Amino acid sequence: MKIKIVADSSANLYTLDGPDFDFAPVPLKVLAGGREYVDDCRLDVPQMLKELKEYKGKSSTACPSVGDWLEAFGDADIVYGSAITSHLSGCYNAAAIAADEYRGRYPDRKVFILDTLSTGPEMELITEKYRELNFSGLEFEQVCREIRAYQQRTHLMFSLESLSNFAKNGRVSPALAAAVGILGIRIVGKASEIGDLEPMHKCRGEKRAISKIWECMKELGYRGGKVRLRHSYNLEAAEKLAELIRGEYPDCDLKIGPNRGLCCYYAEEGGLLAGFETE
Ligand code: X90
Repeated sequence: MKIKIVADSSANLYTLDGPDFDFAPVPLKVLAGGREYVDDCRLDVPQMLKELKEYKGKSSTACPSVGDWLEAFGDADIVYGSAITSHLSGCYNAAAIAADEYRGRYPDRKVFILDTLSTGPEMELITEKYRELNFSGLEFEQVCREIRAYQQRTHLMFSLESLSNFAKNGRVSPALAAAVGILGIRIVGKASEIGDLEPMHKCRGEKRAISKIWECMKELGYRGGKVRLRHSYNLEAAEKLAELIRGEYPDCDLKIGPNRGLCCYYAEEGGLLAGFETE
């Protein structure tokens, strides 16, 4: 029985190890001036950001096609997957069409792709959870049920210094982007219930933004569960938040890593994303 776990590249995962399944990341793309930056393990993220900074024209992003998802499914008997919120991307839609096609072609095979209503490190947690559930020997339908239940206990918070790429691509209003564009102002918010960007606080200065994230995490019900922090060239901010979390929960399972291509493009330099479990 071949089992495959798939996740689009907004999860910032290029590998996921385990003895009894394969993992396939499905890349999104950043597009600028005829150039295409494929968000896979070969992408040189600093070089992409440098070129985007120099390039004055329009840039955008593109989600994987139905064919890209089918390729990722390969010849697996069971596919478990996660996709970035369908509120902001066509990624889940393409995955759902691919899943229908796959089931049509191979009636014995099973595919489940979750619309995570989120992205980044919350998607990372959900993708890791598939691995855990797969190891626990559950049936396909049970895994699907468990992952939906788990999704209710995971959250995503962010601190962003700029929303200009979101605004340029019509994913937030220009008025909101302008308010964040003011020097030193950071927007702290969360992925909403419907999978949209929900701004909660405007903070002056990074220190304030980090303590606000921590405060909100606790309000949302964080009590020492798993945390995944992903930053865009702002390791310092990630470490400061980690320090606050570990100050109260010294033994929590917390990992810090850099954002990859897609998340770096939207979170922009300085951006910090926190995915975490609640009770
Ligand atoms: O289909 C496409 O072209 C991709 C569009 C993706 C748009 C959103 C990317 C978000 C990246 C930024 C901060 C977190 C916001 C969370 C809102 C749910 C991460």
